[in-house]
This record gives sequence, C-alpha cells and structure tokens, in this order.
Amino acid sequence: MTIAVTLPDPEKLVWWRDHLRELLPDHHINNAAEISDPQTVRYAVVWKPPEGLLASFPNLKATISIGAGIDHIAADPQYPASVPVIKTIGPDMTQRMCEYVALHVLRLHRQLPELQKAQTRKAWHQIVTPTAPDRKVGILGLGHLGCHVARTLTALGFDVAGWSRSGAAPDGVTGFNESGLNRFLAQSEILICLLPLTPETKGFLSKPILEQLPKGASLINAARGAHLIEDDLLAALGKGQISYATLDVFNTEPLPSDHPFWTHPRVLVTPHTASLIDPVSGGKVIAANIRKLEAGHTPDALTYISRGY
Ligand code: NDP
Ligand code: OXD
Repeated sequence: MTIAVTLPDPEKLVWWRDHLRELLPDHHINNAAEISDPQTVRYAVVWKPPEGLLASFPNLKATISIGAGIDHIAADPQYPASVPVIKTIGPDMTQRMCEYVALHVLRLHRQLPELQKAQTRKAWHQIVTPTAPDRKVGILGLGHLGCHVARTLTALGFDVAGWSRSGAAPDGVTGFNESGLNRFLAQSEILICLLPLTPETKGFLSKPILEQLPKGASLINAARGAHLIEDDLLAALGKGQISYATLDVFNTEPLPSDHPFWTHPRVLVTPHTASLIDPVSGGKVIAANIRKLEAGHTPDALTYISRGY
C-alpha cells in the first residue's frame, strides 16, 4: 500500500514526504510523480494536485488535503467524485488563524494605520476609538475556523455576528443565515471572510456586497483570493466605502510585483500566512487521520467534493 504525496513546490514536497515517512514508518510514502504502480496507491496527500493525477489511482480510498480548504482538489474536473476528501485542521492551524484575525481586527479597530501615518509626519495625533463592545465585527463563514475566530473576538469584547448557510452560531455571537445577509452586512464595520471557496462563494466579495457595509467599513480576507473581485475592492477603497483592507489571499499567488495592492496606502498584504500548515503539526493530524481510516473509522473532517467544503 502506497501513500502518494504531491505539492507544487519541490522543497515542500520533500519536507512533507520525509515528515510523513517518520510519522507513518509502516507505510510506503512516495512522491506521486515517481510512483511506478498506480494500483498500489491507497491515499494521496495533496496540495494543488495536477489535473488528472488522482483519477490515475484506481484504488484510491481517500484524498487528504494539506490544508483546511478543498477547492484546490475540486478544481480538478477529473477528480473521482466517490472518493472522500479529508480536510486537515489541527489545533495549531486554528490558533494561528485566531491570532491572525485578532491582530488585524485590533489594528483596524484601534486605527493603527492612521497612527502610523501620523508618525511619518511626527504628528501627535490622538485618536479616541470606541471600545470593543461598541465595534461590530461580522464573520462570513462560521465553520471550524469562523467559530474559533468568533470566540476569540468575543473574548476580546467585540460585538460579533456571523453568517453561514445554517445561521448556527456559538454562544455570544449573533448568527445570520442566508436570508439574513443584508442585515448582517449593514451592521458589519469590520468584515472578515472565512468562507470556503465553492461555485456559490466565488466572487462573493463584490460591489453589491461591499456597498451594503457601513460607509468606511474594513475588510479582512483570510479565505481565498477568488472570493474577492479585486477591481470592486479598489473602486470601493477609492470612494471611501471601504477604509482599509487586509488581504492574505489573492487570485494569483505569489501576488505579482506590479499588482496595485502592493503599494496601495490602505491595503495590507500578507503572503497567505494567516494560518500556514507545517509538516510538524499538520503531519501529525494527517498521520492520525490515515491511522483512523486504516482502522475503519471516519475522520471528523471527511467530506466530498460534491458538498463543496
Ligand atoms: P468549514 O468548512 O468548517 O466552514 C465553512 C463555513 O462556511 C460554514 O459555516 C458554512 O455554513 C459556510 N458556508 C459555506 N458555503 C456557504 C454559502 N454558500 N453561503 C453561506 N455560508 C456558507 O471551513 P473552515 O472554517 O475550516 O475554513 C474556511 C476556509 O478558510 C477554508 O475553506 C480555506 O479556504 C480558508 N483557509 C485559509 C487559510 C489561510 O492561511 N489564509 C488557512 C486555512 C483555511 P454551514 O455552517 O451552514 O455549513
Ligand atoms: C488552507 C490554507 O486551506 O492554508 O489550509 O489556505
């Protein structure tokens, strides 16, 4: 039985393969491109797999995403739909995302960019901001990460609401379902996107959505670049409809050097590091899920491409 590993970055591929070999010493773990007998592959551990690769393994039992999102697997039109996908979500990844969002919500809430600008002028510019209970924060997507982030922000005192298909929300968080979208947007002074990328959510952060936010709202996108219509955000920033944007994910990654986001005075770019998965902690989660599958148990994070997330 073989476990195939594929990532576009050759160094990361070796990093992951070697860590998985240490964690699962009883299994054959190989670079997917070097597998001579595709019949032997039972599991594939993947990030952005090449189109058709997974369909070439006739005995594939499950595909393991090196990440929480499965959009990079769903993007393959040849993906064998009956093969389940396991998302990788570990405590470290959850903690990192909570830290990332807390950092950037506090930065925007306390108007740090304005203070930094004042410093360049040596201006003693005292700004009195409301306290957190008077700041309304909205989270798009109240799944695993959205719920943890919501609890983190609630613990900091923010007035937190979330939007999801079901509208279910953790204690202390106001939940809105699909029909409550307009009311949710109208009150979100800081909007955080933690939606999965699906055909329904692609391009969601567009002019009609941004226009429904309170004037001068801020946006944090830590989900996927394709959620955002970049030109609509630039236009909204230009009009002052959006004051600031913190963007971790982009349509093209790495963000091209001539992209206007790099130099926009009211955009902060981070290089898809909100919650980077690493083979040390992520590998443990993946190894535990493979052991569960081998023992005939179902990992919590099992899903199907047809569900979309
Ligand atoms: P989950 O699958 O746990 O949660 C998804 C949430 O989105 C659920 O609340 C779901 O609703 C909601 N949702 C899905 N489709 C719709 C829709 N059409 N309309 C409204 N709500 C919808 O995902 P995670 O929280 O684990 O992760 C979210 C995303 O974060 C990942 O898919 C990935 O793209 C991104 N990510 C980014 C990272 C980074 O470093 N920047 C790191 C890790 C993840 P319901 O609850 O009703 O099912
Ligand atoms: C993920 C990511 O989906 O890192 O986990 O973006």
